[in-house]
Amino acid sequence: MKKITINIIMIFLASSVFGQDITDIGNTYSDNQIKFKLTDSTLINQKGVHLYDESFSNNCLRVRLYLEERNIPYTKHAVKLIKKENYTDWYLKINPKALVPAMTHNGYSVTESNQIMRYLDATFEQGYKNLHITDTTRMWQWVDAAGKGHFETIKAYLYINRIGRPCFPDDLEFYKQHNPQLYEFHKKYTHPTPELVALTESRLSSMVQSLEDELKLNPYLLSEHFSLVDIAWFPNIDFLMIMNYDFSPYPNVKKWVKEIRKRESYKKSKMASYPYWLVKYIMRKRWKKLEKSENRQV
Ligand SMILES: N[C@@H](CCC(=O)N[C@@H](CS)C(=O)NCC(=O)O)C(=O)O
Repeated sequence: MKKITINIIMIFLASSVFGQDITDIGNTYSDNQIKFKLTDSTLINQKGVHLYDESFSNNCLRVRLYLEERNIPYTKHAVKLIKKENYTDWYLKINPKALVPAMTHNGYSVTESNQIMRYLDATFEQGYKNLHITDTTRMWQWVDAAGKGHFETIKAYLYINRIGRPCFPDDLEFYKQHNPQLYEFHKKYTHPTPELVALTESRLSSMVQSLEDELKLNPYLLSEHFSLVDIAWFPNIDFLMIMNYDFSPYPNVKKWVKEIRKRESYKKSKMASYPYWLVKYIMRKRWKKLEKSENRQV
């Protein structure tokens, strides 16, 4: 009976996202804090582009890939999420929302991977034309969707499968203060309801299906040549592949990933990763610890 109910929910949810444009993904989450003036003198006096980066992050890969494709020189600063370096006072001066990536340039900080791409694209000339497609309005809509949709697709996938870093009460308290969207996310996804699991699964499959449909028409997204749209979307798919998402129904997406992995820019910027079984093993232990602490509180 329970299985039948879940199946009905799945069909309902699949039909409600069916036909939805990929650019609608992530509309729940805003990215309105984009560029602001730095106040710290050390940060203000830094020369050139500085990227605050986590090597395991798909959102950071988006910016690294962009910088490498455009040959823009930059200085990388590691922000280790596992060590909660994003919670520290010095990092909050760069991104008050405590998320990576962030970039500083000429006394300003820019946050949100898609907005960093926009900023760099408007600021640096070299390679500009090579990575654009004719319909630039559609191009930027797709670029924005790839970054803005992160919570409801990639992060949601990690949490419904319990391979994301579990959120303990002190983390929750931190997010409540600094990033209300992340706070809401963890409240929902730490123990997701079957409806939320079904919704996430249908969002993911409709997202990958949209890419598959596009890639049936062209070797790259929306175009015959590699562009900013591919730079924006590749990290999401690369990450899902590393995390064992089933891509067997999507042969064109697999072919596209294989092509992009051959690029020099990818070789220079690729994500650090552990084998999936090891991630599962490490995370299982952490989630058990969280459950124990929750049981103690009851
Ligand atoms: N929409 C943002 C998402 C950034 C984001 O969620 N970054 C994750 C790493 S992939 C993060 O910093 N998480 C920190 C945390 O959860 O404490 C972007 O495109 O930059």
